[in-house]
Amino acid sequence: MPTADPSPPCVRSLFKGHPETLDKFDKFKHLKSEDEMKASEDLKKHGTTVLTALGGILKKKGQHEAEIKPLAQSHATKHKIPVKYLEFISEAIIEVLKSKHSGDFNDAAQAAMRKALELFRNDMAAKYKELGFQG
Ligand code: HNN
Repeated sequence: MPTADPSPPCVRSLFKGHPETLDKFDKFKHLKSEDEMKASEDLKKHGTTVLTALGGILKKKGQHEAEIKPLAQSHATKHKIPVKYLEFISEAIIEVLKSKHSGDFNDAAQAAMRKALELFRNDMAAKYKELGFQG
């Protein structure tokens, strides 16, 4: 029985809605069901790492060059993560926020979140291009 907190729901939603994204992770592609995902300590840890990184970037309000650079490097050249996948996680995050925080995640908050995630993706895409990754 999993006792710890599960992996972030947006991460599970990403893998469920877009199974090809799971294939990019050698260490997670064995996870077959949402229950297995919920039970994985390692996935929980990685989900927290990702969301912490993303939260840190969004707080920089666009002044995120130092954060984005190494991330674009590894995600373009090592992991080969298309910009499309960054869109998928953005949508998954918004859907989870809508369902869990419908009270305070109103239209204005949603628009602000979309915009911030778009800025993040655009800058990742620009770096991808510099690195010759079509994304
Ligand atoms: O850069 C690195 O390789 C360090 C590990 C890491 C971090 C800090 C990864 C990462 C890995 C390596 C996992 C491992 O073996 O430890 C892989 C295979 N990512 C991926 C693949 C896909 C992926 Mn991401 N990441 N990441 C981070 C940090 C942040 C981060 N990654 C993201 C998405 C959407 C995908 C496609 C499924 C992603 C996002 C959005 C963020 C937050 C800025």
